[in-house]
Amino acid sequence: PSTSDSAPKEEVNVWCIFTKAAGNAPMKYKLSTFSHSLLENAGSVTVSLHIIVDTSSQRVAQEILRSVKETLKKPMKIAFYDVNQIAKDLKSLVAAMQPHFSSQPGSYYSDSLFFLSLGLHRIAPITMSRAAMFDIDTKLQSDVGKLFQLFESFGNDTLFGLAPELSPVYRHVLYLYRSKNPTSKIGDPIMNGGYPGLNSGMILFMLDRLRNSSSYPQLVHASNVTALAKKYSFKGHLGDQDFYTLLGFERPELVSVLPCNWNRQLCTWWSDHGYRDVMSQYAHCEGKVHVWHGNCNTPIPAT
Ligand code: UPG
Repeated sequence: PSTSDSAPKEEVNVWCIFTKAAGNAPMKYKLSTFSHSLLENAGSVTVSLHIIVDTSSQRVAQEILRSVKETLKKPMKIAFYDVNQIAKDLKSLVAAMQPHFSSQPGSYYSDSLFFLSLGLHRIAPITMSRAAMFDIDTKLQSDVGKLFQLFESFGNDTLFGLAPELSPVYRHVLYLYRSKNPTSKIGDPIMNGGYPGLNSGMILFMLDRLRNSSSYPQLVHASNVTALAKKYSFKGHLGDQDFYTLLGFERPELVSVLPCNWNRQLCTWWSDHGYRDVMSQYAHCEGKVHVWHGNCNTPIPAT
């Protein structure tokens, strides 16, 4: 008898954030699309979904996920975590990041939720050693088990894996640094041998290494974050991914750059705001799209 069908499947831990969703139809549609595509395509693994919520969004999520599981007739473990408690636990981490990586207090990306991934290892159950996190404006077209295989390509020191940013946002943000350092590759597209920065719509975490790392707490300490932002004359507005971008350039051994087709971003905002001539160089991404990312509220193609 074939053992492959009967052998228990490996469980993978997938995280997302779902807040301020009550009465918000687009948010509900996004969670439904994301979770349906995640479960439908997960052939080689069982999925455990961990959702960071506020109280009213939890009720919304429970209803959506009940319907997804019923439609697909597949099991999926689900756990909820309180966003307010997590924001409290990670207060100093968030406070170290906010001055450099959000536009102004009260603005969209200034919310602590955009920084929580940087402390996931302190939130996740201690027995969880690896995890992925997705923005909910994503849609999977491949088995998430294949994504977890990318952990095997990590170096000995790798803490995170993220796919490249597919827009010229960091060419823009790093304008001053690039003009003072014309030979630097930071902010250039990959096709020109550059480092365009990273996108946090999908993140892989080596949670156990993060917990055991003696250097990571120093790297996210306010004084280091300030020094890093100063070195690159960096004033960002995209939360966690601004930090991952600088960390990945400064300490490449800590951050693995994953294939672009695991986070195929669709936002074309920069094309309409001064960068039409170079946009295609940044957006270039070959191969099957494993994950669509409808960032800046861009609709995801039907197939
Ligand atoms: N989210 C909530 N409630 C909110 C707002 C956001 O739960 O009120 C969650 C949700 O999971 C969402 C994620 O946060 O998908 C990110 O927010 P979103 O509005 O989707 O950000 P985008 O503008 O689409 O994405 C850009 C980047 C993305 C990065 C994000 C914040 O492309 O990679 O994670 O900015 O840095």
